[in-house]
Amino acid sequence: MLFPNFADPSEDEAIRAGGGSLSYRRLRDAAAAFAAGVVGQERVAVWATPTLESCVGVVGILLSGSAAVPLNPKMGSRELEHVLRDSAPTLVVAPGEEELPPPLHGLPRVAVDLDGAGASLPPEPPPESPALLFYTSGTTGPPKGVVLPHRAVASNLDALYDAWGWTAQDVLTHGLPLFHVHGLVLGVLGPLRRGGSLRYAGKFSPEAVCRELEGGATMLFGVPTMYHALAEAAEGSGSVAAALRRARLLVSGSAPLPEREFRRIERTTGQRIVERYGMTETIMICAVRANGVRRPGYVGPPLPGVEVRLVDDRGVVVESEGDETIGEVLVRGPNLFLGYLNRPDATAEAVRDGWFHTGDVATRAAGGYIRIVGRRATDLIKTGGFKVGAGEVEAALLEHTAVAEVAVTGEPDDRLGERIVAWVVLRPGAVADADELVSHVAGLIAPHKRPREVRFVPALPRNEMGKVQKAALRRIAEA
Ligand code: MLC
Ligand code: AMP
Repeated sequence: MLFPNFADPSEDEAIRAGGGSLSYRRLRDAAAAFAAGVVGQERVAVWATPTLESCVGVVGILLSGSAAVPLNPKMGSRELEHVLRDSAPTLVVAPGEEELPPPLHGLPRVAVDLDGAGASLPPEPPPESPALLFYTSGTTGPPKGVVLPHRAVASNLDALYDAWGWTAQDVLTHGLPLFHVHGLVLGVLGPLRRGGSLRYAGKFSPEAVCRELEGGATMLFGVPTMYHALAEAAEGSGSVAAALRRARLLVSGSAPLPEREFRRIERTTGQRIVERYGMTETIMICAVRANGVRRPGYVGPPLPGVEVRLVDDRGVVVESEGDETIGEVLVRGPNLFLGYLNRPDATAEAVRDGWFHTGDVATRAAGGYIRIVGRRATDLIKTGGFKVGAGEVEAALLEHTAVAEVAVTGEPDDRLGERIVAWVVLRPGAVADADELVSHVAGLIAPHKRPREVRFVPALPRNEMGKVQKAALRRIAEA
């Protein structure tokens, strides 16, 4: 059962968000009532606003045995059309007052009633049935749909409870979006499966999460960009530092946590951040244990039940714990996805002999501690914890009439980890400024995929085959 304590729900608080709150009994009642209305649908889209209603909608869809497709409410028109075409949902869950963009107008819509009641729980869906469909970027082409079954969600959360001593007494807070694994699976389903509680801050700010920590939250989840903001805030404010000091566990993931931020948080609060490493296709792979050694740069050993292999360029398995030999991270276990929706080719390329190939490269140190050192694909950019494919940004820019040629790269950024940079050659005689191109991308795909910098160049460096040499662009940027 994904939510064991729905069988006999208590009056204890389950979720608090946006001024509202639900006990386990009310959550069970509202989610079961909602589930009754969606039973029998294969996939249901969720307009994933950062609200209590979105959380209840997803829980209801999971109870019903349908699969939830969380949509970024800021997603641009081109990306939204692709996701809807690919996932073919038969319903969309959205707040009644929300105006939805045209690609969603043809879909029947339903709203969540937080006071819903009177329905019994549907039969538990089989473990292998699809629970969630998240869209994730590749190096080229539009994002792929990652199908996660109930089995992966349940087993991975249980492994995290074990790793972090996460109990029903824990109160989690975060301000992560609800359309990715981090915010939704770990951040919402995590506390609910355990029987603990969530104080969802909605849109992230240091003040919002610190308010919850002051009010008794015991754990904080965030991406490194959020810890960067928290470190700045803690250095300027004794009350922010004091709020962070109270937490039982500060957890970072979705991108590498720079040692600098680890040290700044430690200096101001005495807390050593716990890092964990995961991916949409695998949920969580490694985590530093609550009672384990916390070293900046290390994401800890594999979670219980999850197998990790490092394989070098020649295909040889790296056995050493010397922290020197680099290999690609391969993963096997109950945490793996079922495949990419409508993309058997991509699934077959990523999962070979039962091992999922992450594309991340790492070393292994004593105690099985994994240190992620980079990525095989240079065309994937992690910015603010969001994965963005250079190809999708390039395709969006090429749709602008003024753009003749374009190349997109990621450059190191103190706040975002990497920032998206667009190198643009304009058509002869065409005029367009950087702001216009940035807004064009934000509206077509999503604001977090917009370039943070546009460099207009007369030509792009190409090899004899005509392929853009991104390494040369990186050298120009470094110079
Ligand atoms: C700015 N905005 C624009 C815009 N410029 N909108 C339209 N057009 C433009 N040209 C808007 C943005 O939409 C946003 O609105 C606001 O302005 C500020 O945007 P921003 O500057 O992009 O925000 P930023 O400070 O960069 O955000 C930082 C952040 C964010 C940390 C809050 O990056 C974030 O939420 N990251 C979390 C990513 C995450 O959850 N990853 C998990 C992936 S799962 P508004 O209203 O939104 O503020 C995974 C697996 C694993 O990786 O291991 O976990
Ligand atoms: P996504 O595809 O959005 O799920 O992002 C998954 C990717 O995020 C992984 O393949 C890693 O490259 C990166 N990632 C997640 N957690 C960490 C971490 N703790 N350290 C380094 N990289 C991470």
